[in-house]
Amino acid sequence: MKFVKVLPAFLMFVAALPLLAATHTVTLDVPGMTCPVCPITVRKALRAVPGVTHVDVQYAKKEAIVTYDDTKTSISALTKAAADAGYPSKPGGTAK
Ligand SMILES: [Cu+2]
Repeated sequence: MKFVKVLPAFLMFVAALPLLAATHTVTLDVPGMTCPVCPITVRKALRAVPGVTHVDVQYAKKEAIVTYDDTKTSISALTKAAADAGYPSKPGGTAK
């Protein structure tokens, strides 16, 4: 039976996927966003970080949800970029 031969290889492939995936998402609490223009600055600063693939800033929640490649950048680089733009932040929120 072909299926029996293929199955173990398939299961190994599925098991390896999380190891291959270098993309992570972090939610940063950005308490300093006090007006609707702030998210634009925060988004711009975070998007400028090499390795960042997506930024979603939620002004109402004072959060920045950042998707990044962890082989190219890190959470500390993200918080530094936000702080350099005038918005100190820290990992928090609900997304992991
Ligand atoms: Cu503002």
